[in-house]
Amino acid sequence: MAFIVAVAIWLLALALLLPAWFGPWGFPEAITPLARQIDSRMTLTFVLSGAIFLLSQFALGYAVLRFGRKRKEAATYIEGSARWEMLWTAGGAAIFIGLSLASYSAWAEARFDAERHSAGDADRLIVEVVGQQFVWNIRYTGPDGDFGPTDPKLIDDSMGNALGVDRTHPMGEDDLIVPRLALPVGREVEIVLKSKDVLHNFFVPELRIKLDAVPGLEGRLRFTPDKKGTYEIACSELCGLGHYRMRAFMEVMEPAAFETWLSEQAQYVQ
Ligand SMILES: [Cu+2]
Repeated sequence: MAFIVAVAIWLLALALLLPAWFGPWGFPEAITPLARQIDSRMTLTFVLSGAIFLLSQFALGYAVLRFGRKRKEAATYIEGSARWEMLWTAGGAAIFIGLSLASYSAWAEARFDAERHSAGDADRLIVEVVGQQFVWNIRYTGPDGDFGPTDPKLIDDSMGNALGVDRTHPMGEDDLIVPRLALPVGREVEIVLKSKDVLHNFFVPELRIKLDAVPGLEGRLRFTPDKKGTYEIACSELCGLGHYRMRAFMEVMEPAAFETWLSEQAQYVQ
């Protein structure tokens, strides 16, 4: 009987790992070095926890085989071993803390580092992404490289000024507000994430980035897309009745095509 139970435990443990190995539930393609870094930490975590899971299940089966008793025998009381308990608690803690430390840089690179070095990098493309019920507004600086000042009194959706940009200001007259996030491939991007009304969430699975857009706060995200393509930006914070249709697209294109696209948009707006 003990033998059957032990083998059943072992087979079940192996069977539980099969879908993780062969299943179709992988992540979508990673399109930044940061995303690939996050994926490798994820794989490391899965492999480590999978190995520990297998080891502990095999130990359980072994214990059933080795210490299984016949029905008629009296039960015995076992004290346990303080040494072993200390050992595996410390081991678990070490793995847990180690994985957090190893993943910290990948996590912080997209968030804190963007805030720390937000000024002074001339080559970085800074784009403002502003959520509102139920669209994403994307603002480019225009040729002058500076965002113009905004004022809530100037907000006029029918005139294409959803963000209230001061069009009379020299820095604001060339600002471009569009519903699509176009980016050149291979160039570092900094997203300044804002919200006009309620909580929204900027989520692009291919970037492995997800950040709340909080009214009154500025979120900063930094990444360098290196694969061309069109990716969905789905709002991931339930933000009202039209939440389900709040989506935009991020298109990563050749730098030349990006410049052409920008000037086309500017002409269209004018
Ligand atoms: Cu939303």
